[in-house]
Formats: sequence, C-alpha cells, structure tokens
Amino acid sequence: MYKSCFISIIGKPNAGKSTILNALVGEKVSIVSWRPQTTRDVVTGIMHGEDYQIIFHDTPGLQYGKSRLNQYMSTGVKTASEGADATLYVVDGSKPIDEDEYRLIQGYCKKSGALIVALNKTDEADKGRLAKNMLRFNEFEGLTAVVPLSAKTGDNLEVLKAELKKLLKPDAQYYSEELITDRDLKFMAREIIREKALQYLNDEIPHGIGVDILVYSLRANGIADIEAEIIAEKQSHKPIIIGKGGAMLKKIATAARLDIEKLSGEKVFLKIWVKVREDWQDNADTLKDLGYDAKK
Ligand SMILES: Nc1nc2c(ncn2[C@@H]2O[C@H](COP(=O)(O)OP(=O)(O)OP(=O)(O)O)[C@@H](O)[C@H]2O)c(=O)[nH]1
Ligand SMILES: [Mg+2]
Repeated sequence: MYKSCFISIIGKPNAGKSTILNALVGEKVSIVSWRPQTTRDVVTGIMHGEDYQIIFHDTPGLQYGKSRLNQYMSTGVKTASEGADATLYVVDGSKPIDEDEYRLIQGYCKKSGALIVALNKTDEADKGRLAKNMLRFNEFEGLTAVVPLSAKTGDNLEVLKAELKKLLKPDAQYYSEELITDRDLKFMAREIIREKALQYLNDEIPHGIGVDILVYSLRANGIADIEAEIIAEKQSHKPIIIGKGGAMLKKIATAARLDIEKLSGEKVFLKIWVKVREDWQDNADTLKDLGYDAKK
C-alpha cells in the first residue's frame, strides 16, 4: 500500500533547514546561504521512495520583523506548520540553545502530530555540548525523536530518514515521481539569482534585495531567455550591486546562469538589471510583483 506524509521544517534562521531539505531530497530545491533569513517562501521538496513519498515544506526562519515581507514570511511558517502531519524542528547544534528556544520547542511538543528535533551542524559542534543538548531533549515529553546530524557532511542523515519514514501512513501519491518540488523554473531562477547576490554582496545590502523575473521564455531550440531585475531599497546600494565596470553584477549573473542551466538542462541567456524601489518590503504592489503575495 502506498504511503505518504507532509512534514514542515521549522526553526530559527540559519539553523540549516534548507540544507537539510536539499540533503533529504537529493537535489537543491531550496537556496542556502550563511546569512539568516535566506528562505522567504515556503518551498516544497519531495523525497521519493519505492512505495512512498514524504512532502516537506521548508519555511523561513522564525523571526519577528514587522515589514509586510516579514508578515508574509511568518504567515508561511504558520500555514505550513498547521497543514502538516508532523514537524521537523531544526536546531543549530553547534551553538548553545537558549531557554526561549527550548520553550518554543516544548510548545511544538504539545501540538498534534509527531515532532522530530534535528540537532544540525554536528561537524562543528563540541562533543560535550552535543551530549548536553541531547540529554536535555531526552527529558522532553511528547518528542518523537532527537537526531544529531550534519546536513553538510551527510553524517547521520540516514538515521533522520529512518525516523521520518516511521511517520508514513497509507495515503495517496500526491506528486509524480519525477517531481522534486512544486515550484517552476521561473521561481527557481529568481531564488538562484537571490542566492548568488546573498553570497557575493557585502553585509549591508543582501537583506534589502528582491529579485523580479521579468521574462522567462523558451525558444524552439531549447534556449531560455531570462531577464531579471534586482530590486535594491537604497539608491546608494545600486552602484555596489553593479560593481566596478559591472563586475559584481557579472559575477552574480554568471554564477546564477550556470546553476539555472544545470537545473533546467537548458542553455540560458540571462540579463540582469538593478532597480531601486525604496521601502519595497512594505509596498504591497512590489511584493506582489516579486511573488510575495499571500494569496498565492
Ligand atoms: N558546518 C555546517 N554548516 C551547515 C550545516 N547545515 C547547514 N550549514 C550552513 O549553515 C548556513 C545556513 O544554512 P541554511 O540551510 O540556509 O539555513 P536555514 O535554516 O534554511 O536558514 P534561513 O532560510 O535563513 O532560515 C549555510 O551557510 C549552510 O551551509 C551543517 O551540517 N554543518
Ligand atoms: Mg532556508
């Protein structure tokens, strides 16, 4: 009998939620960076087995900003967590876990559905700290399992998979086997460009940027033409994003193009412009243009 399960991946910014999702799915479906608040949308990733599938919803890190964009992100987390059969709560196990986070996780224990805690980044964690955290979680009532792992090295990933598979129940096959995400190439292109910008730009700029895909069209010979705009929130950010003689923008565009080509299997022509829209994170129209639209 076919089995499936919906699991939401929740946790603080930068804990490694998207990295875990990608490791579970076996492909990069959700962008990753060392900066907190990389993920802005709920991203679906599907892990397929012989007679089962697990549908994961990667969510934005739990955060408390007040902009409309932050509200969109918080709503995504809430909806994903309410609609799931189970929760995978990801903790950065290489750092001390504060009492607020323990309390938060205890709150999740009381909700219906299984709760698995992934203590991530064991490759960077001190053994003593890890043991202490494990002991603490073992005292939690209502916790299904605690799994220390490293999403980066893959260490103990199989143990996590085994725990997740225990949550499967007889159910329909919601997605066909070749699908690893429900997002289209236009969304993925937007995210990949944003990932490269997050990776290459210096500290004051990345959180203020958005990416709008203006054109994504496929020629008969399989070549994709993509035109995108990086939206900056300050005029002073524009020259920095463009770089000396256009060098920074070129670096972002080249890295993004290579990743989009790998993902789509198409040859890609990518053009990127930079535009300034002040306060776009609070502007309903711009947010809609960029796909941060709650009604989606
Ligand atoms: N050393 C180490 N680094 C990791 C591991 N997993 C993730 N990272 C790194 O941690 C950073 C954050 O990873 P993400 O997967 O983007 O974290 P996230 O929880 O999705 O973050 P948000 O989307 O911002 O909430 C990146 O630099 C990852 O490479 C791990 O197991 N070990
Ligand atoms: Mg993420």
